[in-house]
Amino acid sequence: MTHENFMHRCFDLARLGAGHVSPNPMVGSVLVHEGRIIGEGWHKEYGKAHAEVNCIAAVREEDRHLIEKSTLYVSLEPCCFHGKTPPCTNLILRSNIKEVVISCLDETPAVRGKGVEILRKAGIEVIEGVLADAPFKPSDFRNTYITKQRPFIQLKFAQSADGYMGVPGKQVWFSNHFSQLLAHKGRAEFDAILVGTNTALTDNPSLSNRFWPGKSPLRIVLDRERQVLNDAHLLRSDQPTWVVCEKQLGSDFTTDSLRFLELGFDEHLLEKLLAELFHHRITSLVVEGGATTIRHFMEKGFWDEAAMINNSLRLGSGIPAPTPTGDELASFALEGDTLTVIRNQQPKPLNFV
Ligand code: AOF
Ligand code: ZN
Repeated sequence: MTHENFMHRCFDLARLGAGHVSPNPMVGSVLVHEGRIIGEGWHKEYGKAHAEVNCIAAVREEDRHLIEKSTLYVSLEPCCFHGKTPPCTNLILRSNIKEVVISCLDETPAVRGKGVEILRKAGIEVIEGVLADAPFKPSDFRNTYITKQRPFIQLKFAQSADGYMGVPGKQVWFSNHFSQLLAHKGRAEFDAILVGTNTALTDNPSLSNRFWPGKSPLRIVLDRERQVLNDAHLLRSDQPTWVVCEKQLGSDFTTDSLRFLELGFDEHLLEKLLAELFHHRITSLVVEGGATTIRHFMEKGFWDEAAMINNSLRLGSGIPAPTPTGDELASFALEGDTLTVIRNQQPKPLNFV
C-alpha cells in the first residue's frame, strides 16, 4: 500500500461529509500502523469534531498503544487555531504521532502552512502534496472559496450528439435515470444552484433534491424583470430561494424562504452576485443553464469545472451548447450517455470591490 492508496481512502471518507460541513472543508483521515488501518474518521458536521479527532477516537482499545507508532493521513493540513473546535495540531502532538501525510494546505489564513510548521518544529515528519493534483479533491470547495473569494463553480449542462443544448422555448429532456441521480447527488453536495430566466420559464424546474439522501441547495434564479410567475416551482416550497432582479416591482409575494435580491444588471452583475454568495458563506455553486447564463460565467472566467452530459440524440438545429475548454478530468459512461468533466486552467478570482 502506498501513500496514494491511503490518501484515496481519506478522500472517500471526507466525501461522507458532503452537504453537512460547509463552509468548512470536507476532510477525511486514517491512522495506519505497519500497513494496517487502525482508525478512520471524517468531519461529519459543521462546527463539530474534525476528521483527525474522529479518526484517533475510533482506534480500538487494544490498538491504542500503537497510535504513537502510526502514520496519520489527512486530506488537508491539520488546523492550528481555536475555531469552533480546538487545534488538531495539539491533538497530534499530544498523541505522540511521529509521521503525518497530507494532501494540500488549508488556505484559511490562520492556517496556510502554519499547521505543518508547528508539527515540523515539534520533530514530526510531514509529507505534503500527496494526490495534490487529483480531480475532485474534497478540499476544493473550501480552498477555492478562500483563495478566489467566491464559491467553487461548476457549469453543468447536457448536449445532443450534434452539439445543441436545446430548442428555443421548448423543454428538451436529455437526462436518463443515471444522469438524473447524479444531478440530484450534486444538489445534495453543492451549497447553491443557479439558472437564468429562460431556463426558469421554459423548464419550470424545481431544482430540489428528490432522488439522493441529503439536503436541497439554495436556489438562485436570475430574473431581471420578474418574469418568473409566483406559482412557478422555483418560488414554491420552503427551499431557500433567491430571485435576483433589477427591481422587485412592488411584488407583495413573499415567503420566509424567498429573498428578492435587487442588483443592477450591468457588466458587473456576476461579480456582485458572487460577492453576495461569498458574504453568505456559500462555498459551492452549480450553474445549470441555460446557454446564455453559462456563457456569461465562461466569459468572466468564473468557473472551476464543467460537467457535460453528451447524449446520443441528434437535434439537427437549436441552441448551440457552450464549449468550455480545459483539462479533461474524467469521462464516465452513464447508460447510453457520457459525462465529461473539464477543469478550467485559468479560473478567475473575484476582484470586484
Ligand atoms: C482540520 N480537520 O476535519 C477540518 C478542518 O471552526 P472549526 O473548529 O471547525 O475550524 C475551522 C478550521 O479548520 C478552518 O481552518 C477549516 O479550514 C479547518 N477545517 N481542519 O484539521 C478537519 N474540517
Ligand atoms: Zn482541525
